[in-house]
Amino acid sequence: ASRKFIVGGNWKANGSPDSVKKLVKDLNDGDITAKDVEVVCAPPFVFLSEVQGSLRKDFAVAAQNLWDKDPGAWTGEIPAQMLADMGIKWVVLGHSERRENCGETSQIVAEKTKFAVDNGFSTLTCIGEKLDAREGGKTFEVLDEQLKPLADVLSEEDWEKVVLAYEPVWAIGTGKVATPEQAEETHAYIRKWLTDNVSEKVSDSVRIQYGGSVNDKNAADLGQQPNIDGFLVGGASLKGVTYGGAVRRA
Ligand code: G2H
Repeated sequence: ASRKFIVGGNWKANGSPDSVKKLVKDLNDGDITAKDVEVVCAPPFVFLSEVQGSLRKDFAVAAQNLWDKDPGAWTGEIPAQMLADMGIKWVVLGHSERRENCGETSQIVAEKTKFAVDNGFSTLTCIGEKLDAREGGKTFEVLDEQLKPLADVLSEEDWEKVVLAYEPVWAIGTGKVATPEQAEETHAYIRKWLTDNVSEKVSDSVRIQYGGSVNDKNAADLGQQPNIDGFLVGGASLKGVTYGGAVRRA
């Protein structure tokens, strides 16, 4: 299958009005073309409007979460509809930091993914095991548990709007990147799971990003693996064009 390489920049809860302006300028001036690579930037909510208005138009903008209810009496939440109305077309869902710190279970992540797709969004839906699971040989069990609720709620058509981001939690922000072999083995497992539990078509077409300490030095080797279809980049995405260096399949 020909799957277009897709790189997300997850800015997490970082940035100031000045640093965001500078980052957008660096990205706009960078030598990346979105012809070969789809680029999606995910700034914090408070900067969404500004980034949406100033970022080059061949790059997409994502929210880092959404509220899967209609607008109304939900103090402090950001409903999908509100984001859709301002032209946001992408959302990152189920990042491990939200699973860990905000109580997002695999069931909640699946429901949010379904709600997002039903409201016209494409999603970067994150999955991945923690260190104890990796060391205890339970990686695939964890992934099964995270994927099952998604397979239960998404139709074949829905899957066209979903990108999976495989992020081993032990590699996030730690500088301890998975080896290309480790990542490829896990991505191949996820694809096989989709064949067995969803369909051949979905398995063939769904893009699976790798995330966890990706940078301009390790990106080329990871990006050459047959089942790695992109990256979700955190720390390095804040360095502007460095992130550009991370996007090309060598
Ligand atoms: C993983 C990744 C981006 P980092 O969370 O989602 O962050 O590249 O800093 O490990």
